[in-house]
This record gives sequence, structure tokens and C-alpha cells, in this order.
Amino acid sequence: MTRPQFETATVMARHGGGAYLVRVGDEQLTAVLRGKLKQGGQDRVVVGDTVQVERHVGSVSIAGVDQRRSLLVRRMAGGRRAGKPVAANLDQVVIVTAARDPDPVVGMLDRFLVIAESNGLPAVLVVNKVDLDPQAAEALERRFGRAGYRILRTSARGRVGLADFQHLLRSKVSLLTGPSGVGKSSLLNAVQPGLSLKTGPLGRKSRGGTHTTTTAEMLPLELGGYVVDSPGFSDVELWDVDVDALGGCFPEFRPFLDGCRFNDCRHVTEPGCAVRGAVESGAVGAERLESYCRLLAEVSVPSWSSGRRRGF
Ligand SMILES: Nc1nc2c(ncn2[C@@H]2O[C@H](COP(=O)(O)OP(=O)(O)OP(=O)(O)O)[C@@H](O)[C@H]2O)c(=O)[nH]1
Ligand SMILES: [Mg+2]
Ligand SMILES: [Zn+2]
Repeated sequence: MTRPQFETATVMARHGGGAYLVRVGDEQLTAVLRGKLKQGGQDRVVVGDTVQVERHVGSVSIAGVDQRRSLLVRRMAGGRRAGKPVAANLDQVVIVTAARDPDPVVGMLDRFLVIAESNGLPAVLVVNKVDLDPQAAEALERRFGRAGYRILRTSARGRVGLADFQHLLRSKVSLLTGPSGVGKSSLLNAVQPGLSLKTGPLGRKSRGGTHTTTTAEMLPLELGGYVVDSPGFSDVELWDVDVDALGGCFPEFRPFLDGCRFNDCRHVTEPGCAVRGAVESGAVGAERLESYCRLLAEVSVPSWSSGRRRGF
């Protein structure tokens, strides 16, 4: 008997029923989970995974998953204990917002930044549709720039900032996320027209759009690297971050965390809080502390409690 010949492949998308679109070199194949892997459930293999595949006559199977460099996990508080893996082996999270149409919701952007931070992934903000409202971009730049984030201004329609956007994606594995209708797919089409991603007008049903992109799919970029174009969120589910780790998910708080009088300071009402002190001295933005407090209230509620809806 000959020994199985494994080939290394990258998982590009998940079809239903334990089948995945994988890429071996330049070849795209449909592969199914083999034996033992199947028992782990569908979450055992996610977009971005490096897997070992084996070719058979008429089929390809996934025999193993390589160790992951990173894993973006979405945890639903009060739901299943284990988080739902979204994508593996990401280098960065690119959070896209629009300057207008839909209007930016800063609390939602804070929430996404925290998710990236809590997963140990660098995050970059892209403000798209600057053609519609350059001033909105400036306000976002001030707020998030002060928090230490890099912000790119783009217009897929007006072809603004596309070289920077390309440079951001080059040779990296990026997750593109952000509300529905902000132009994530349009931006990708603008830097690589061959992708021909479906884009759509804003839906009337919800302010957040109608979800033109519906599944996370990894796309190879001609400039090198991959990008996962994920469906936009109109309502971010609660991502459960450890209460004690939340402060550290706000990069501009970090220099002050050791300065609080109490080791377990939550930066809410404690005396001698260095983070609140930094807000008073203007080193940290008050709005970011407000976002922090709102998220803290969410993650502090016991998981058995209901009514964990947030206010935006
Ligand atoms: N004015 C303007 N409109 C844009 C720009 N980029 C995209 N749009 C429009 O915004 C709408 C939504 O764009 P999409 O690319 O489908 O948005 P998306 O973020 O991929 O949305 P989902 O797939 O639903 O998450 C489309 O009508 C685009 O033509 C831009 O830079 N300026
Ligand atoms: Mg899209
Ligand atoms: Zn404190």
C-alpha cells in the first residue's frame, strides 16, 4: 500500500455540510473533512486555516489542520461557552466605516477595536466615502488617532487613498469588517477589479444596509496576501472579553494601568484611578472611557442574566 500524499492547502471558504473551498498553489478545490476531524464539528476548520489535504479519485479530503498563528473568535455572552471561530491566521483586522451613508457609529467601532485587541490582532481603521463628507473623516481621525490607531481615508468611488489601502493589504492576511453598506466590497473591487465582488445600495429596511456580502470568503490578492471580505454587521453580537483584560484592550489606557491605586481597578469609581486621571488631564479621550464603561457593564453581567442588549 502506498502512503497517503498530503498537500498543504489554504481554506478559502466554507460551503455547507462539511465541505470547504481550498487552494493548493493556484488551484481551487472542494474538499471535505475526513473521519476524525468531522467529529469536532464544523468549527474545527475555518477560513484562513492551513490544512493538509489528500487527493482521491474524484474527491479531496482534509486530513489535518496545521497549528494556527492566530484565531479570531467571536464569543456570544450568555450563549455557548465556546467561542465561534471566524477566521484563522489573520495578520490584521481592517475596520471599515463610511464618512456618511451609513453614518459612523463610534461605539460600534470601539467595540470592534476591542475585539481585535482581545484577539491580539492589530487593527486599522478605514474611513471610506470621504467624497460624501470629508469633515466626518477628520472627526474620526482625531478621535481614533488619539487612541493610537492608524486611520486611512478612502473613496472607492472617487478613487481616493487606494494606493494606501493597497499598501495596507499587501502581503498580509487581513479581515475586512465593518457595518453593511460602508463599501468594503467596493474598496476591494477598486484595488482589484478582477474580483468582481457584488456590491449593493443601502437597504431601506435598516439603516445598516442589507448585507450584500453574506459569507466570509478569503480572496487572493494580485499584490500578494489575502483578504477576507466578511459580511457587514448591522448589530454586533456581544463579544465576551474578560473583565480584567478590557482596560488593556484600549491601547491609550495601557501606559496608565499600572498607576491605579488598586491592582484590580476597573477605572469606574475607584479613588486614585490613573486612567480617569489621564482623562482629566486630556491624555485620554473621555468618549473612549465612556465606551469602555459601557462595554465593562456588558461583560460584567453574569451570563445567566438576560437583557444584555447594548444601547446602540
Ligand atoms: N459615494 C460613495 N459610495 C460608495 C463608496 N464606496 C461604496 N459606495 C457605495 O456604497 C454601497 C455599498 O457598497 P458595498 O461595497 O456593497 O458595501 P459593503 O460594505 O461591502 O456591504 P455588505 O457586503 O452588505 O457588508 C454601494 O452602492 C456602493 O456603490 C464611496 O467611496 N463613495
Ligand atoms: Mg460586501
Ligand atoms: Zn483605574
